[in-house]
Amino acid sequence: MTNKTLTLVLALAICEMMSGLLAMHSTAVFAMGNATQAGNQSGNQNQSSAAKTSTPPTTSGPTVIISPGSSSPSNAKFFDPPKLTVSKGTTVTWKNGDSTIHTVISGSAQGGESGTIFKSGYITGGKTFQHTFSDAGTFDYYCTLHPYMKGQVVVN
Ligand SMILES: [Cu+2]
Repeated sequence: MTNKTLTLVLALAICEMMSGLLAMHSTAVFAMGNATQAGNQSGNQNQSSAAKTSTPPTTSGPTVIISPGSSSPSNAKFFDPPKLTVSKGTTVTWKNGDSTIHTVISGSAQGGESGTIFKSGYITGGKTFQHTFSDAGTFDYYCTLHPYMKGQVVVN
């Protein structure tokens, strides 16, 4: 009876030690896992910032929609959004959401710098034009067919 009780107490003690060790072990593994994850994360960050400086991004940026009915001077909207702010290296897409032909030409009808930065051809309904902005600045543009259609891209 006494021996049995002693064995039981010993067994319980061993059990407790084992579970204690196990808990310690799993905590250590967890901490190591976190450390590895943190290491990977900072590694990825370095990689992405390096990529930013060496290669320009090839993915498309925002899209400006040429609003339906834009050939009418009384249309509520022409370029939507009329003013777009992007960061350097962004490719902007203009999509003609109208049924008539439009153009996207840098500068303004009055400014005399028409098409020096970017110049689309005739964009028919449903078609697109793209330009990648590699320099910072404020870029006005308009439609040569309907000079009252004005837009602006601000590049930071
Ligand atoms: Cu137009």
